[in-house]
Formats: sequence, C-alpha cells, structure tokens
Amino acid sequence: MDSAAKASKDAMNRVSDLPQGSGGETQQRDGSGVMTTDHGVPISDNQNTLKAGPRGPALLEDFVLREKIFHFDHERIPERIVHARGSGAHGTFTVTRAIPELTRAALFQEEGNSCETFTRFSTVAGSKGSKDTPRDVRGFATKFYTQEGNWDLVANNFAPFFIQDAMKFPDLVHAVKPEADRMFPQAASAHDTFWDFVGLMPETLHTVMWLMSDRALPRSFRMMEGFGVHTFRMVNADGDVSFVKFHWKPRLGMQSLLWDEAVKVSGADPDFNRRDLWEAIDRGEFPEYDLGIQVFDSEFADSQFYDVLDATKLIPEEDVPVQIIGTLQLNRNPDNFFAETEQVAFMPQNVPPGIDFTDDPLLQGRLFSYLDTQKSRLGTANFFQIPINAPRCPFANMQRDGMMQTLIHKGRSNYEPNSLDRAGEDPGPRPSDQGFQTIRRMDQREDANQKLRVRADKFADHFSHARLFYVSQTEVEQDHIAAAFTFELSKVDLPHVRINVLAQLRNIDEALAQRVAKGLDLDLPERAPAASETVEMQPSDALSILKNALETLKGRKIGVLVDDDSDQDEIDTLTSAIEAEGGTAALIAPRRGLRDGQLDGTPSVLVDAIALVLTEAAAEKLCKHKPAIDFVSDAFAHCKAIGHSDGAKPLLEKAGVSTDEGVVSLSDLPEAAKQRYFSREQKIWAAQS
Ligand code: HDD
Repeated sequence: MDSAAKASKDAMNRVSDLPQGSGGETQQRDGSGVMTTDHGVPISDNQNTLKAGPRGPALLEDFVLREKIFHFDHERIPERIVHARGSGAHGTFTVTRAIPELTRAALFQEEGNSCETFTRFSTVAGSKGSKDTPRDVRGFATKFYTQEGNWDLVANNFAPFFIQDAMKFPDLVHAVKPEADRMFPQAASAHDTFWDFVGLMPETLHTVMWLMSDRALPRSFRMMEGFGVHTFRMVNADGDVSFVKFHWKPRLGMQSLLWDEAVKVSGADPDFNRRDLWEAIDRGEFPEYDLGIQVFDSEFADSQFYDVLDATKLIPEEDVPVQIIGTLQLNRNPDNFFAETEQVAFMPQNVPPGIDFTDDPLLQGRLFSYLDTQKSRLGTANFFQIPINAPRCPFANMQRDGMMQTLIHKGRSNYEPNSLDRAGEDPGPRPSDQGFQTIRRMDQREDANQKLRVRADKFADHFSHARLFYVSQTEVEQDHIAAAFTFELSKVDLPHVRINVLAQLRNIDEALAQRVAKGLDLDLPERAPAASETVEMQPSDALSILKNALETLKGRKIGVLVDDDSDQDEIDTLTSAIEAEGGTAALIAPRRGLRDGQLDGTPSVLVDAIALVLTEAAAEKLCKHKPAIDFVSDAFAHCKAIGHSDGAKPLLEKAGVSTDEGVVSLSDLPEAAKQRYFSREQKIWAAQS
C-alpha cells in the first residue's frame, strides 16, 4: 500500500471509530457504579435540594439540582410528523439467493452474505402515545448496515400508496391527522377532513380499499407483509438495469384482528402489537420475514395499461411472481427505546451501489423529505453519528463541524482535491470508481426533457386497481370492507362528503356502494366522473389474507381460563400440547395468584383462542361474573376456537355459544385453534351484511 492510500485508510478508520451499534459500548462510561454529574463530578446526595437551613429556600448554587432539572426539561424531541408511534428491533439479514445478474450490491453477491439490521414498525396517523390498533397503515422500515453503507428499505404493510405525487403528501397528512381546530380524533381516519380529501382525490381510492380491509388491523407486526411500494432499479456490474419491487413475506403468515376486537384491544392493551413483538423476541421466538423481489424490464413496464412509476398501483404477483432472495430475522430487543427506536433515522435516499431510484414522483419527493425531517427531529446535521444511524462500515468525507459533532477529524485535509500528501500529510478520502453511480435516464419519449407540472397520461386511471383489490377478496373480507366504509362514513358529519365518497365507490363496485349507502341510510348518488375507463383485471389471490391463511399455532396465544379447583393434569396436558405446536398458553384466573393473568383485566380479545378448564361448580359461579361471560361471548363473536371441559357448559350457555366446528373438547383445541371460524359472522353480525 502506498503512503497516500495508507494515510487515507487510516483517516477512514479514524472517522469511523464510533461506538458501533448499541451493544453496550455507549453506556455511561464509569464502571465504578458511582453517580456523577454530566461532567463527572461525584454526587453525594440525590434526594435533597441544597437549602439554607432544613426548612429554608433552595440555593441557586445547587449545580446538581440545576443540571438534573435542566436535562429533564429537554428530554423530549419532536415526534415524527407521521409514523410517530413505533416499535423497533435489531436483527440480521441473510441472503438466501445471490443475484449478481441483477445488482452489483456487495450484499447480494453471494448466498449466505449477511448484515446487521434495525427494523421499526409504526402506525402512521396517531401520536407517539396513541394506541397500537387503530385502522391505519403500518410502517415497516428496515436499515441494513451493509459493507457499502446503509440501505434503508422504508416500507409499509400496504402495496400501494394514497397519492401519486409528493406535492400532495402534506395535504394527505393534514387531512388524516386530528382536525386542526379541535385536535381530534386521535389515530383515526373516521372524520370529515380525511374523507373530504378522499372524495375529491380519487387516486387515493386503491389504498383506501386496503385501509378499509383487514390489512389495516394486523394481529401482530409478525403477521403482516411489507412492501417497498415504489418501483426501484437494480444495476449489475455490467451496467444492465432491471426494475424491481420489494416485498416482505412473514414466515408466520398473515393474520388480522376483527374491527370489534381491535376497538376492545385498544382499551385492554394499547401496547398490544408492541408488547407482542417484545415478548416474542424475549422468548426467543424470533420473527422472520422473507425478502422478495418482483423483477421486470421496460418492455413489460411499457406494455401495462398503468404506469409502473405510479405508486398508487401494484403489479399483481400473478403477473410478475415474487422471487425470494433473503431472510430477515429480528433477534434482539433494543437496549434503550429513545436511543435506538426513537432516534433511528430512515431515509429512502440510503441505497448502496447497485440499487437505484426511478422517476416515480412520489419517491423523488421522499428523497428530500426524510433527510430534511431528521434535522428537525434530531436537531443537527450530525444525526448520522448517533450509534443507531452510523454505518457499520468505514465512512469518511469532507463534511465537517456542526452542532453535536462527535468525531475528531485530525489534520488539515477538509477539502478535496488537495495535494497535502505530497507534503507527507494525510490527504483524507477521495472518490472511487467503485462508488455509487447514478443510472443514466433512459426515457426516450419526446417530452422527456421538457419542464412540466403535469401527471403522465397513464396515471389517470384510479379505479381498476381499487376494483382488483375488492374482487380479489373472499366474501368475508368483502363484508369487512363494506362494514369499515359504513363505520367510517357514519362518523363523517358533512353530508356532501359522504355523498362524494359514495359517488366514487360506484366506480369501484356497484354492490359495495349499495351496501354502504344502505348502512348510511342514503340513496345512491350519481356515479362520479372517471378520468379514464376502468380495466377489469384478473383477480389476484395474493391480495387476500384469508386465501393465504396459514393454519398454525406458531405465534398464537391461547387463553386458558382456570379456577382454584381446575384439574391440574388437564391444564398441564393442554398447555404441553399447545406448546408442542409452537403456541403459547396463558393461564387466566379470577384471582391472579400464580397465574399469568387476572380475568377482569385479561379479556379474550388479547388471545387467539380460549380454553375453559372449569368444574361445573366453577362455571356456575362464573355465570354471575360479567367479565367471564364476556370472555367467552367475545371469543365466540370474534370467531375464535373455544375448547372446554364438560364442566364448563353452563358458562358456554350463559355466553350464548352455539355449537359449531370451532367449539371443541380440550384435546381437540390445539388443532382447532389454528384458524378462525368466520361462518359465525353471518349469524352474529347480521347488520354488517
Ligand atoms: Fe414516509 C416516515 C413509509 C411516503 C415523508 N414513512 C415514514 C416511515 C415509514 C414511511 C415506514 C417511518 C420511518 C421510521 O420508522 O422512522 N412513506 C412511507 C411509504 C411511502 C411514504 C412506504 C410511500 C410509498 N413519506 C412519504 C412521502 C413523504 C414522506 C410521499 C413526503 C414527501 N415519511 C415522511 C417523513 C417521515 C416519514 C415526514 C416522518 C419521520 C421520518 O420521515 O423519519 O419524512
């Protein structure tokens, strides 16, 4: 190595010599256990203010108190403008199929390559302290710490997005957030301003269909898909370019809550999804997701009636199958929520060489917004030095100084080019041929070089994909969509807004519009004019959760209701059978004692199925206890499997449970609990259909 190259490498090592990740190196440095001020002065009393006499006034001199209160006063930072409520986890990504033919990204050159990751799941509309289970999109953002810098795949659990152009993002967010004058409703789209925007902006409707579907109510972050949404590009070492769309597929399959369940969960456990993720990782049941790509070329793109640069559209998996290229495992809970989950800064602009953007106008706007917002949230252009954001590979450039600078750049080389090496000084880093190279634009169209504020013609169709989503669902899922529209619009006060949305719905599905109109007690209005003809697309099974349901106990929790006189052998046999299938059994009792939960505070909405291990005497007693009756009747209404001892029958009867294939003996429960029994909905939720 020549001396300039060595000097440059040394410089890179120096500036990358940050505390890496959050493996403990960034803990307070004193290992002696002595409490000190922020400046290291040992503290002798952490209870009492320095006063003039035992009952006297506090003294300004008390630097221990002043520093403590000063720091406390500044503990909070602005919450994210969207996706404020989130939960994070560290993980590992491993390549299961090398794709050098598609990308030169070092990570994907060999099967078995791996890198550390940090993933943050989030809801979008609610504040940081809102609940986990609103009807909302979920964010699914992953930072891959690759050997060529950070790659941030900032995804959602919906394949399309609400709008086509970043110009509309502030309007969309203003419309869905609590209304400006009254600051409610919190974490809810069921209000005037959101639906006003929807009725006037039909491009939102495809994603609104997803929002009204069960996709908006994931049972667990471990049981939802993720989508990169935009079309990205990959480029290989020879410069060949392909279009790609990114997908996350959960190994546990998809599962959602029912709306009534989600509403009750938000009261019983507002941290339902956050707790589920934390506890699963804590138990060593590491959530796993496969990373898939849809790959296509410009010939395919040009031959579609929709534009692949339009983020409100998806490419059906039946048209371009998803190829799995890697697996993400979430295997470590954060050590500190603020330092990691709150301070992590995702930016779609973070891509390694070999992955590139497209001209999608929504994506282009995002490339600005995320960098910009981090300065506002984290207060300094040096936010990349925070351990959770810092690359795990060497990094070096001529950016210098700024607030909260933690790197100590040595020498004089803060500009490039320089010839300081000729004087034996460290010249610092230099650009490399192997660095990121933007793919040349390939648009041959006549108007490609004109500056225009327009939408491309192919962006005009707003209903074909919305209809595709609806017709691809099972009947049960369509019922849920109709009920969701009815609920949401019933909360809209302005009559013309309800009518506008109904008029748009007629462009998606006439029967759906009729059902919603009936639920709202409105006549169907004229169909809204459509800017383009709707294309009848082939239904896509991949869009339905229920058509892809995985019958498994893995990741599922069974609530086992017991009392003091329950048969311990019966309890043990059942819990072992549940655990043998990968499920979890939570023992719930009227008195908590040694059990996992106390009945009144552990309603059945918090579990996936229930078992009643009760003697007849205990069941009779519980027939007079409302939480016990609700425990059973809610489980039945939410289509959950119910296993029971013979003695439990009086409680079943009291709760209005009628026999069906989901009401079984205790020994049959582990099998029965692998699914839900939606046929009950027709009987129990009559007004819905
Ligand atoms: Fe965004 C956060 C996902 C469009 C502007 N976005 C944010 C997060 C996710 C997404 C998962 C949370 C990241 C975290 O956990 O810290 N956003 C998306 C997806 C979009 C999308 C999948 C469409 C395909 N976003 C979008 C647009 C804009 C933004 C069009 C602005 C023009 N998003 C932001 C933001 C946020 C953000 C304001 C808030 C906090 C942050 O970035 O770090 O910049």
